Amino acid sequence: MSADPGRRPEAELLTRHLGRLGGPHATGVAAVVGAMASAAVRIADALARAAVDGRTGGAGTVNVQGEAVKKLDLWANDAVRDALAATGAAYLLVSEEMEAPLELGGAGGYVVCFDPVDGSSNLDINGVVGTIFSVRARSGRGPERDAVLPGTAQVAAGYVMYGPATQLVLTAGAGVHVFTLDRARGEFVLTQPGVRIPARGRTYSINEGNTAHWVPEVAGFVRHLKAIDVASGRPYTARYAGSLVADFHRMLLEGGVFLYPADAAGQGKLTSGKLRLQYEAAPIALVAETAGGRASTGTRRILELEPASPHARVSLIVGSPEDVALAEDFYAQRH
Ligand code: P6P
Repeated sequence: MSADPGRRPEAELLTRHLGRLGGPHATGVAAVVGAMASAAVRIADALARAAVDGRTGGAGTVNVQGEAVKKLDLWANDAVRDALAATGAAYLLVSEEMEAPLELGGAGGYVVCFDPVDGSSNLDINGVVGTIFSVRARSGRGPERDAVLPGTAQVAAGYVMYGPATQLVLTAGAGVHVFTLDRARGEFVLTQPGVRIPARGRTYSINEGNTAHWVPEVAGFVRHLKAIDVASGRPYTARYAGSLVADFHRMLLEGGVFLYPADAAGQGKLTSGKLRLQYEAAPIALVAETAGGRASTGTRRILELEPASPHARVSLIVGSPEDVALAEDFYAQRH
């Protein structure tokens, strides 16, 4: 039977893409990302069935089989942990769901920081959530040091976005690529190779409910984006899903700027920022920079930050290079 002329030529599978990685970390990164992908297939299925299985909401409930129901992010954490442990490639895990870094022991050469279900509060309203991951090479200076390596130590990073389609966005040192889950095959297939972020966008993404907590630099920048100036393509349009993966993915593909700034001193409780550096901001920053974008706190490059602890929080401004640079101009009062 002749091939359907409308059907795309056979897209490359993630497994084949991982088998073609180059460099000294190719084998380890392929093992770790392959494990993340297999856990993501299980998580995608669990998320899609959450309401049917009575698994939305908090922990402590009992399902129809009388089993204690784990919150999905706790269950997803265990799914990722077990998948990574089975590879023997990871020796240390840092997760939003585990207070202390988990030493898997063994000779694994990699540290994996991850947020198993980022934005899990969106689950109850069937919103988009994600799994974010960051892979760093073992430094040899011990697990305490390896749990707080800077973003520049990452050898791979990415996220899975559970939306109408389940997509895995990956950077492993050679570009940013989007893979889409073919549910019929249980495989991720390459659908957008070599993604480049537009130099500038027309969208901004920030929780405007926090306006009273913003430092003047952020207030000035957002006011600027909202002002009418046709020549410079303003006002920007606002988009905010309350899910970092969803809000960033839009910026990656269409350009624009996402901000989650720290609260001004005395104006709110998040004076260090809300987002976690190791498994939210740093992996997103690596994807952004590799795609030609920019990621900073407003004054410092995200990838160069050295966290004081594995769960350190940070301000994040990320997206198109020109938009993020403009935000930095406001921080530097150059504007
Ligand atoms: P807020 C989700 O809880 C999260 O960690 C990110 O995914 C998201 O960008 C942010 O917090 C949303 O926070 O305060 O706007 O609900």
